[in-house]
Amino acid sequence: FAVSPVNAQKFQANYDESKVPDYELPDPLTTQSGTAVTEASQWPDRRAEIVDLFTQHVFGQMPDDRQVECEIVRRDDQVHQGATVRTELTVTVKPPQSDAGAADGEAESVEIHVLVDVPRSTSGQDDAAPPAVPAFLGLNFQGNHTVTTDPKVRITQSWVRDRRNETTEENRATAAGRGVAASRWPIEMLNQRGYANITAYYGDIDPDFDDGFENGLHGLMPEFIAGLPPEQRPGSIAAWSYGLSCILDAIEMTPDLGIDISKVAVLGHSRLGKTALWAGATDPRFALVVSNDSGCGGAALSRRAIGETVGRINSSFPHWFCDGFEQYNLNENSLPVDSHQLIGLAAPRPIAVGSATEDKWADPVGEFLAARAASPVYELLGLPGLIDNTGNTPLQPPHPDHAYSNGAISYHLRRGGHDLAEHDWRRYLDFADRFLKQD
Ligand code: GTR
Repeated sequence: FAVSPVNAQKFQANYDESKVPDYELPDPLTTQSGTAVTEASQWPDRRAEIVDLFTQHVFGQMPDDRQVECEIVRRDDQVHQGATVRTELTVTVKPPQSDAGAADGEAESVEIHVLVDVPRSTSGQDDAAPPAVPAFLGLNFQGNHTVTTDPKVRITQSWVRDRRNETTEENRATAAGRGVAASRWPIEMLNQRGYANITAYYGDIDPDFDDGFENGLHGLMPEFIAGLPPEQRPGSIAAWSYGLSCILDAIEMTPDLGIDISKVAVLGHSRLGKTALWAGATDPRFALVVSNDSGCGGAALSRRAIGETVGRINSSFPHWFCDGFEQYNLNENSLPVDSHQLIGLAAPRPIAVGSATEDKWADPVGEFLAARAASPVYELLGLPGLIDNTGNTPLQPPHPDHAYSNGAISYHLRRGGHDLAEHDWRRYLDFADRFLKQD
């Protein structure tokens, strides 16, 4: 993923607040034809407009339909001294019907391997089914075997980025990777707090390199993709988001898991935080959305052009977005949308944005400002957006290790670097308790 020296220079990162250009954010509550949106009843149409703009200019188009099958591969009820029921699922995604299908060379299916950890209920009556629990669903970066040291969890067979250590060998994962990402997945804590954890390796859905739409979900739909205007072909973020919806389909098809399908939060860190935001925007079944350190193309305002910029991200990771996004390299002011609108697409569902003090690349200030600028959408729908502890709109980001979380938008700033840490999870769980623990 090396950035060529020419591009790196062209898109040199600025970290100086005084060099942030003047900008005006597009108004989430003014339609493209200039009509003010003043009633909640006008929001669905305006929302659809914003989704279309992000589709055309940022992420690209995926099919509206999905074909998913789900199989339980393994169940273990002795995890965490019996406090957790662990299930491994294989979710098979077939070509969507909107692809004319069965073209020569078209892949027949893609398998997403899903790890599901559900707290064993202590409250269920003897014969009655225990009450279904809320859940967090998030993709992981290195394989399900890296989120836990449990030697029974399947090691991913999919392409992995070569880490130049013993956890990978020629772009395949090895057993040495078991548990290396466990600090990002405090599954036992989630279960103790009454939440299930659902995770899958993002590379099962689409490998994270520029493969010309050959592999992963893109490979299932060549005709669909060929039929799109070239600049609207879906990047990897769109594919990963679609994969999250496929996983949710599978959870819905498997009620035995004991997960309350109406209470599934979608969460992601970094590029997968961008993905969680887009999944929350495109799939209204997600009950709550969490963006952790998602930065450029995620929660950070593109127009601030600080830290990672649109030009820089498009040159380092051209396959994440649609080609239409490239028009906005060094030209952020022409982008018809910005990240406050992506956050606002979650409304009226609660959304949490987390940043870290040292993660300047992801622009913590820009993430705060975007969370705040999404508030008018929530207010239109009769909910408080981002509010401080006195109920007012905050003027500044919170102090490090503090949160603004009394409204339907939460923002917290963790002390430290780019990571998904236990501190972040505690903030998300506290926030989720207000919404997903109610009947
Ligand atoms: C960085 C990229 C960020 C972020 C991050 C990650 O290299 O510039 O946009 O997505 O990777 O996903 O860890």
